[in-house]
Amino acid sequence: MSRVVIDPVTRIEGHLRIETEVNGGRVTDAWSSGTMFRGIELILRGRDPREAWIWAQRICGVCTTVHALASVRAVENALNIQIPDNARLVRNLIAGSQNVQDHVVHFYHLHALDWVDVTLALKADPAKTSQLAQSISEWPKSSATYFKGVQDRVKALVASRQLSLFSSGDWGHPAYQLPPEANLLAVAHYIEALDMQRDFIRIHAVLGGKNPHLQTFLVGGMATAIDGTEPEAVINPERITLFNELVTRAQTFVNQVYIPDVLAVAGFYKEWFGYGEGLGNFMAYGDYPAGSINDPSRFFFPRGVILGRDLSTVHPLDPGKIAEYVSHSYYDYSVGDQASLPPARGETQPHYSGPKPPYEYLNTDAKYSWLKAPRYDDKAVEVGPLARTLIAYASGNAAVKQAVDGVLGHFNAPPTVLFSTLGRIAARAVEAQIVAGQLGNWVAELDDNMSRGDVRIHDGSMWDPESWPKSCAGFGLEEAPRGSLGHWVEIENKHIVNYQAVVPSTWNAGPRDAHGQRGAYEAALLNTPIADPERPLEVLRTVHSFDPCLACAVHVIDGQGHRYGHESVTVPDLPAPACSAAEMGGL
Ligand code: NFE
Ligand code: MG
Repeated sequence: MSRVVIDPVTRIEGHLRIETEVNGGRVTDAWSSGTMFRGIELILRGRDPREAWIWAQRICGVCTTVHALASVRAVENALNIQIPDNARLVRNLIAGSQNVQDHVVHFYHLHALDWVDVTLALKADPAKTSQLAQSISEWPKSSATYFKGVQDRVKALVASRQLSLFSSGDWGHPAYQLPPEANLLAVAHYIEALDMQRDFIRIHAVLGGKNPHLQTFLVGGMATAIDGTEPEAVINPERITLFNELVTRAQTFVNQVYIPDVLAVAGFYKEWFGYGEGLGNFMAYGDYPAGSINDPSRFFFPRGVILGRDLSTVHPLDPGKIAEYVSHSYYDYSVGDQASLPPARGETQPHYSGPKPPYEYLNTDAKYSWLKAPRYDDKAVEVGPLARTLIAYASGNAAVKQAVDGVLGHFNAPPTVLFSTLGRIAARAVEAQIVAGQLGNWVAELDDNMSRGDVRIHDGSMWDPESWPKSCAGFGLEEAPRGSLGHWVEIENKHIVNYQAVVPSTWNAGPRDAHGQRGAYEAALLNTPIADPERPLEVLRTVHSFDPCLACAVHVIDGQGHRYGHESVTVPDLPAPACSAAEMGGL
């Protein structure tokens, strides 16, 4: 038996450590540890709830903007505000385009190199690569000359000995199974996807002023002027044309590059439909309202819970059943560390109790992660594209059913293969296709409202804090690219007294709970085959299939530059905010 540690896991956002026990070439146990502390929940205390989104959005720059949306939804829920239809559409467009861009970036730039050996691309025959490309897609960049050019670029990179973005790979690992031509094809698309995602996300630059960290959210709506007759307005007929162009290009890329690549790569790794299952429990809050946020029955992504891999029943979701444990997390609870607390009464009292660095292994019998362990109805659940896709599939969503059945038909496989590492990858691609397909409809709805003279984008009726109740509380739920995201806010005397965020990667990457139930990563790693314990590439395949983002678990750095991480420290009482986020300008 040996313990195999990966720390840090790279090609993710943030700081993740995975410890596994390997016996006879298989993972027999696993622990997932977030190695940094997230302090934003504490930073938000005492602040004006109308500016919470500006701070909360800084939780992360990968799932950029999603925390702004969860935050304004939480405050609107607390203050009982209904946003105008145009704000709903702009928010759907922002979040939907984030979903598509994030999924493309994940597959090509964060995950593909677990499956693609860049060095083998040098051995490919460009003519055969061209044949392969043309056999799986109509994408025009598919000539032998084109692939020869890509190969020459990689050759020059290798010759320079500065592998740059391709450095530190496990090149030559026996678990790589693609033929050289498929490797060259994937490398070409890796490079093309860099351009595609940059071009596409201009939609955020227009709707949000910039990317990442969009600037146009407002409690009550959006600050994006819409006016069909005004050339200076953010949304006008010219911009609608631009959105349609960007969306069409994204749809084409997803349909002609991303989806065929996923199918082609998966075809060489079919055994990974049998590894990486995990918990068999899935949860989605659902998202993309068609009307009021309070009517989840009309969400584009349905809400629900699947338990015990039973696709015949989608259980209704009750947000009151969400609670977080800290029995294996570096926090104290006033109610004792074996109890769980719902986020509405959540506590953030950091208390590092792990080994003093440098250390070889974590004490995984005790506390071992900065992530809490969220549970639904006391069960560990997986969130993310696979959860959403399964819940939509099991709910009978026609578009999802057609897309998923297409993938299953391609492999002549039953739906149970989706409970796997490859299932997660396929579900993410299917989701990108479906959301990209929907973006144009939201653009059309926006255009339609504008043409009818409906230009309302903000409800200011509750803007004045004097109009607020003395105390109130609310929560905002959302589907971020990596899964279900919730922010909970408690407001008293016009200020935030408690703020709790439970993010997708907390659900998936969290540690064991008081009952010893594993988190999703930990469960998914069981039985993973390991060809070489010195280079546990297979562990990375499953962990990356969740698209980890641990940045949502981030340091606090105080005014003297002290960092709060490994070494135990008490977090100081943060001073009352001296100025508002808006006054700080450059945030
Ligand atoms: Ni920081 Fe995120 C997403 C959120 S966390 S990347 O998607 O919320 O898993
Ligand atoms: Mg939290």
